[in-house]
Amino acid sequence: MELPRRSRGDELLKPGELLDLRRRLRNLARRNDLTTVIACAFDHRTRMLPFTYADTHMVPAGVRAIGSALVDCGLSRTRIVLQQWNPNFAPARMRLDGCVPDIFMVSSMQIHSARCEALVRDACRIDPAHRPLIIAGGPKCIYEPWDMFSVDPLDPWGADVVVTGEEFVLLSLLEVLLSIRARHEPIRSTFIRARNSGLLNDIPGLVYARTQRDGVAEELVDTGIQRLLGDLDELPDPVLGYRLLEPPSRKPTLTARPVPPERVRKLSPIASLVLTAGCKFACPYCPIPAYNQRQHRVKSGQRIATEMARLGREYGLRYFFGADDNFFNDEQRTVEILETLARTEIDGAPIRKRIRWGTEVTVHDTLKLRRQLSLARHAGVRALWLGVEDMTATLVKKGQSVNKTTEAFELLRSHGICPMPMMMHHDAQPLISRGEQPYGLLNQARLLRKAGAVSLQVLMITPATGSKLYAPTFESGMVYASVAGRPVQPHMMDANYVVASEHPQPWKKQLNIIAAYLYFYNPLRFFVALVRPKSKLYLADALMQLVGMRGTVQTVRRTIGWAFRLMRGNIKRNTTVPASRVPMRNPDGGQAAHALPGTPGPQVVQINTVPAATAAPIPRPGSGHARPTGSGGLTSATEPG
Ligand code: B12
Ligand code: SF4
Repeated sequence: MELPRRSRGDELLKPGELLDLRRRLRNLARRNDLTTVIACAFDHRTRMLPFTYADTHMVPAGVRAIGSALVDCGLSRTRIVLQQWNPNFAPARMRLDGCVPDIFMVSSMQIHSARCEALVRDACRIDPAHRPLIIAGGPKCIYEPWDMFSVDPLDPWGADVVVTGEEFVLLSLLEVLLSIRARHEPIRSTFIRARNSGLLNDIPGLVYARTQRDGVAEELVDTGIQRLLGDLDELPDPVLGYRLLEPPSRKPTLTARPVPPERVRKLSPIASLVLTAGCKFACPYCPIPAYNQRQHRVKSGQRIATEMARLGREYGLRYFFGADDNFFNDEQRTVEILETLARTEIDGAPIRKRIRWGTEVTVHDTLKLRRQLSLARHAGVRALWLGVEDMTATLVKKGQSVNKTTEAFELLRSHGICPMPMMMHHDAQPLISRGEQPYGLLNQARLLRKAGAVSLQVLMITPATGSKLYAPTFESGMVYASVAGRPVQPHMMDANYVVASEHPQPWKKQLNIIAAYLYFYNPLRFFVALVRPKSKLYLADALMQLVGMRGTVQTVRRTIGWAFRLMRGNIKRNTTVPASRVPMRNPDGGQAAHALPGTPGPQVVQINTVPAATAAPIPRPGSGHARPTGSGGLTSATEPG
């Protein structure tokens, strides 16, 4: 089920609204010296291909953006703790400047929710007199905010409030709190006053527990879908967030000082940057268009150039990854960004000599922008990740074809840009096929390699929260609840595990993924890559082989046991969608925007869903990665929404 759409014309904030809010908050913050810790939940069991390296060597943009926003508004006593680097961090023991922080925030993806839950639970152990205000946010909370509240009176824990949106929502909440806060009043008490007097109800993008019984939420109030920031130039500078990082350690506590600027590059050599958001396509397995309210949001080329240059100067960062859903989405805006970057000089040299970056695009748009690829190279683009899914369109029919994918890859390669394919394995795809059409997974991996791929991503179809097909996939019984007695846990929803399949021998699917990685990343290919590299950048291909081989070992180690379980059978399936067990409503008592079918409360009308019959097979989320992105000519279903 997709997030509902706000009424037409009311999806975006008014131009300048975020700037004004930031200005107002700066005034309020002067009188409110608050300390904040922002934790990024990370489940280390998810460490495997295709994301080994990027998962720990790139400070996530979400927590960094929240930290930047706080500093920008004058709340500079803030620390960002990444569980990637601080696996034993325990909020109950955190002290900042010698005190329990006023606010504890946590950010999580769906697959890291077990760790997120543990963090919130631990923060709830702090004695009520000192307990910080607990705010949860991030991709998990955007779609499943209700999961941040325990339903077990024997194990009561929960966030005070969940933010289902971006910076504007959080800053609006802080503005309300800081404007009514009494001198020296704990901010959590201020929150409770604001909540009880209905002051939060006019901020779309919040979910909070209105009443509690035995320490657990009795009812959740959902203030609705956020208004989105349209002009991304209004965002606070990402430079600020890098000053707040907790140094890596195995301790549960925090150190006195954050990571010094000169160490940032070593710890996080790749910097993710928000350049654009949204995608014009409307793939039913992808949550991105609905999340973005079918809007395409962009930063200007000038702003991007300034951010890259500043991050380079202050921290020595040279490698950037655009957090785009489809960077080539809009030709005119893309060209504006690329032309500005290509003209930019950093310390007297063209940007391409100082900075290298990559992002995600579609095959379709790559072919459409074929004349701009040289410009992209001049703007510093060195790698593009493309959702190829199944080249033969057996899985998703979007008009893609083997020829178009190959053509896009060869075009990129000829311009010195590494094409990085993202593939989708599914029930109907064999490991190897004979005949003219390359149906097999290995056949396609071979073709992609020939066409210039230096990396490979193969993920199994898995339903994505917030996509049109999410609810029907569960309702159709495709999604496993447990296999041979082992329940499917949140960290296994990363599309590396076969957890949604109708295949009679699903273990074959699990082994096929391993086989594809072994085929692509192996010592033989490493040596060939040294002699005849696919990439124009001499060692890039061989280095990717090394990273890939290491990741393959991790992937095998983590998923082989699951393959054996799948062999044993005894598969139990879900037939209902995971939904809130706590009743939800909007502030007026009507249906909550984030309630999924089955949620107690006012009648949930199923909007934006498709019938269960059309649900299978379900490709993995859009997500920029692991998604069947546009690969060529499009059917009307995937035309701009
Ligand atoms: C870059 C990226 C990655 C990188 C992350 C590297 C890194 N360390 O940063 C890599 C390539 C490793 C990656 C991997 C995966 N990713 Co990814 N990724 C993205 C992508 C494209 C951009 C993320 C980003 O930087 N966004 C920009 C920031 C600013 O946005 P944000 O994180 O959402 O944060 C904003 C709000 O959420 C909110 N917020 C965030 N945290 C908090 C906290 C508080 C307290 C508050 C108030 C607000 C708040 O405010 C922020 C500012 O606007 C997104 C899609 C997207 N466009 O966001 C997917 C996305 C995050 N990935 C997703 C997925 C599923 C995965 C994978 C599981 C892959 C897969 N199988 O598809 C793996 C997991 C790997 C792992 N072990 O963690 C999903 C997550 C879905 C979910 N519901 O959790 C997303 C959302 C794509 C989608 N389907 O829509 N990913
Ligand atoms: S899967 Fe890719 S092309 Fe399709 S809507 Fe999502 S981001 Fe866009």
